[in-house]
Amino acid sequence: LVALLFVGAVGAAVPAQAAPETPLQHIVPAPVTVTPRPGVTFTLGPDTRIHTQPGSAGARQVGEFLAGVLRPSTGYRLPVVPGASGRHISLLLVGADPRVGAEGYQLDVTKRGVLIRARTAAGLFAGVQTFRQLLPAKVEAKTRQRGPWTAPGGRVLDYPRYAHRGAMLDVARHFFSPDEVKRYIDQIALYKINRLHLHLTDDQGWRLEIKSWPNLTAHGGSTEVGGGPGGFYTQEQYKDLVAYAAARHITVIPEIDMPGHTNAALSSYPELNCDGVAPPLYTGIEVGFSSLCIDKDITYKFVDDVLREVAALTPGEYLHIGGDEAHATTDPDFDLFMDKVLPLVAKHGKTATGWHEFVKSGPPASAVPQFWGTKTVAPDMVAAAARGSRIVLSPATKAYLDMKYDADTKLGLSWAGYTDVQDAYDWNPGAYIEGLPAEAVRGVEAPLWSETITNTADLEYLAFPRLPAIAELGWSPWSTHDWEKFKVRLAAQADRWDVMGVNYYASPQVPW
Ligand code: TNX
Repeated sequence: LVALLFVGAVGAAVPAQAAPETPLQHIVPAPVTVTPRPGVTFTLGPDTRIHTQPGSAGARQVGEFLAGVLRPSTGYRLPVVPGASGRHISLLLVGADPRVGAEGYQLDVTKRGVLIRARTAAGLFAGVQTFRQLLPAKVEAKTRQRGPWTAPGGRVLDYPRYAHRGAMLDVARHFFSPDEVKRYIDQIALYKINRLHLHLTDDQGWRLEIKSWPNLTAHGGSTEVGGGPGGFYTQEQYKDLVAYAAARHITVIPEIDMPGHTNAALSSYPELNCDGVAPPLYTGIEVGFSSLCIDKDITYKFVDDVLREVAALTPGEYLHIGGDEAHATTDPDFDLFMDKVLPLVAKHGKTATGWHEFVKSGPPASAVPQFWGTKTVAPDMVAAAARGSRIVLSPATKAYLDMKYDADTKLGLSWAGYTDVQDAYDWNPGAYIEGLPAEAVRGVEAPLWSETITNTADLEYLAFPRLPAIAELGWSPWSTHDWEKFKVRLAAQADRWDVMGVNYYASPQVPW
């Protein structure tokens, strides 16, 4: 009783006898294994250096990234120098446990130093994200803060469950500036997301400059849902976004949505319409009313030109060609269209990915269907897997960040139902679609459609805390899956979000 009173008096949340939890137990996504070194801590000091693998530009870039996070808040110089040292922080491409694979890492925090080892720069980058989470939340601040900058001692051995851990942002319904997209890239990188799917075109806007068809952006990019000014990325701005993402080990997957969701293009070029008449720009939120003209040769000249330019700007392997909700295109026309367009993707050296409807046209096994259905029975996906396709899962009832949390949520839609954090978290991608073999799942992706969101604050309100939940499904082994534990780890992230200024939704399901 005395102990209880005492705890109560100081307001501590920790029961008297239990060892206090350390940030080592609060990593999101949960690592494969975490082994604490009880009583050991490492403290960053003004003389700490960041050593990186000699001769590796990739390791050096990760070292600079880490320094970029730590310098403003600590005020330390943190020079990034080639080499290795038992003291200081070392990022090395030798000596990692082979289980880390291509994207994993091993992190050792001892009294003397921090050692991150991996087989690739991507693995080092993932290890750096974990290390950030071991430091006090205010390390994320952009201005100088008071230390000490102490991390708990321990070893983390970690690698991802899935190769594809994606986030999608719809910049078509409402335009998001390059700086707004970069801010989101920074946020998703912290949770080991490695794909950013940009939904660049839709009925309401065309957001990427195409030099051979300039009116796509001049006219087609000039508005957005609700009639605002819209906007678009110049090719230079897009390349800069791709490079910014790449520096965070995130591959951009650009989407040109076809043959539906094309009103902005149809409005920009009358010749793309079957009747030769350009429709007006569209600022509402209906779907399924537009289609490229399947019978016209110019349609394929247009698609070829667009895909050529997008492919040339995009180092990643995938081009997303949409294919969803083509309600204004007949099934035979849809097949005809995909039969002509899929080879164009290959011709420009890329692999196709598309919304799951595109499997009805029988794309090659290399093509990646992105499942967005609301049911767990999906024979088309099982059949595609039998033909050799591997599927990205974005079930709308779980992974759609634009669904409202509950009936009171001001932003978002609700056609797939309400999705609070536990709904987003509590499903197993490896056993979600009935009859789909676990190996047929390439990964998960959290789409954020932007009909109802216009700025960063809105975006963050829908993405946080559900994005980290989907990120964990993509990274962490199923053996770590436990809502009761996850919600505690999630709650511990909130300090960090407060420092970063993330406008998250404080779901009542989470013990913040
Ligand atoms: C369905 S999901 C769409 C989008 C909408 C979204 C809103 C999919 C492939 N298509 O056009 O923005 O619902 O939740």
